[in-house]
Amino acid sequence: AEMERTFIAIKPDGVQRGLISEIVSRFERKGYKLVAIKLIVPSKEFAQKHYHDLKERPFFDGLCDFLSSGPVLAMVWEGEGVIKYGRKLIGATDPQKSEPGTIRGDLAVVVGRNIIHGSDGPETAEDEIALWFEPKELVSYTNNAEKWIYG
Ligand code: YYY
Ligand code: MG
Repeated sequence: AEMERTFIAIKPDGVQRGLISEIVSRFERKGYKLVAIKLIVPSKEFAQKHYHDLKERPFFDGLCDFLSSGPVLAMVWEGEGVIKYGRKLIGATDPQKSEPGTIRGDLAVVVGRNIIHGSDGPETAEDEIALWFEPKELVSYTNNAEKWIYG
């Protein structure tokens, strides 16, 4: 299997709304493998690093205030096609446009409180994993269900 890894984070709104288990279970049930997980309150400076690509956008400051406003559940998930399909599970950025059945479509209403982040490509996935986690926090283990998921 061509394994890849993506960075997924439940933002402070998702954590405060009690949606951790709901969201984690969607990735888990799909068949992806959890490689790292931790609950942290990022500083505003850290949030600015995470969202550096968006620093020219008008919502940047509010977005960084929001991300640093409470606990974030940071995770790394692994699997075949997990970067692209993870984005599919998450749904469109604006929950008004996310399809029903997606995380944002089912669980969020407005773009400024869309409860979850997911890396948008291989380079950002690599950068975001390196920003949020130290190498030793990425746990190496065998998932015994793998042969039933991948054949
Ligand atoms: O990757 P994704 O989270 O789906 O969207 P981005 O375009 O990377 O924007 C990051 C973040 O910024 C988005 O999840 C909500 C917020 N945002 C906003 O508040 N208003 C916008 N018009 C666009 C994005
Ligand atoms: Mg993005």
